[in-house]
Amino acid sequence: MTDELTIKGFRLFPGYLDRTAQEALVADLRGVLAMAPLYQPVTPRGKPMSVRMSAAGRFGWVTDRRGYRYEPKHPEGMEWPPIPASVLSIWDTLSGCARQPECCLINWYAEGARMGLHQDKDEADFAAPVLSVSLGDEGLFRMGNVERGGQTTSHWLKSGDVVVMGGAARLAHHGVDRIRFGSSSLLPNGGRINLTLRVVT
Ligand SMILES: O=C(O)CCC(=O)C(=O)O
Ligand SMILES: [Mn+2]
Repeated sequence: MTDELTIKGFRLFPGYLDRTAQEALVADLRGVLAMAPLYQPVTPRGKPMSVRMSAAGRFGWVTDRRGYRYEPKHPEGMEWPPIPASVLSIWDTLSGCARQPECCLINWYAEGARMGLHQDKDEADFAAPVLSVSLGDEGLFRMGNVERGGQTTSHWLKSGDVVVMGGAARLAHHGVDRIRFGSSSLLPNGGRINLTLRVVT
C-alpha cells in the first residue's frame, strides 16, 4: 500500500489482483455483461459520456436526461445481475466495512475515453467507503479535494490495482484523464475496465 495521493482515507493497493485473479474476474464480468449489456450513458445535459456502463447488484448507477441516480433495473429493462463472488471477496478483504456493496458499477473505457472530475455522492450513507478495481489498460487517475478546485495528484492505475476511498477521501473529487490504450495484454482488444463498488442505501 502506498500513500502517493495524499488525501486521508485514500488507499491504493497496487497489484492486489494477480494475473490469474484478473482473468477470473474478467470471465465473471463477461457473464454479467451477457445479461446486462454495456450501454451509452448520457449526462443530464444530454452529452454522451465517453465511457460505456453497466452494473451488477441490487442497484445500478445510471445517468440520462432525468439525472444521476440509482435504478433497480438496466435502462433496457432487465434486472441487474448479482455481484460476482469474486468481486465481493475483494470488498470483504479490503473495505473494512460491515455492510455489503449494493452496486458494482462497470465502466468500460475504449481508446480515448475519460471521466471528468466528480464526486460520488448519490449514496445515502457516506460512512461506507467506495472501492474500485482497475483491469486492462492503465488509467491516469486524478484525485482532488472535497471542495471544488485546489491541488490534485495523479497516479497511473494498472490492471489489478485496487483503490479504497473512505474517510476524508470518500467525497473527494476524482476522475480519469486518459488511458494508455494497449498498455495491458489482459483484454484481447485493449481498453480499460473499472469496477466501482458502493453501498447505496
Ligand atoms: O474509472 C475509474 O477509475 C473511476 C470511476 C469513477 O470514479 C466512477 O465510476 O465513479
Ligand atoms: Mn467516481
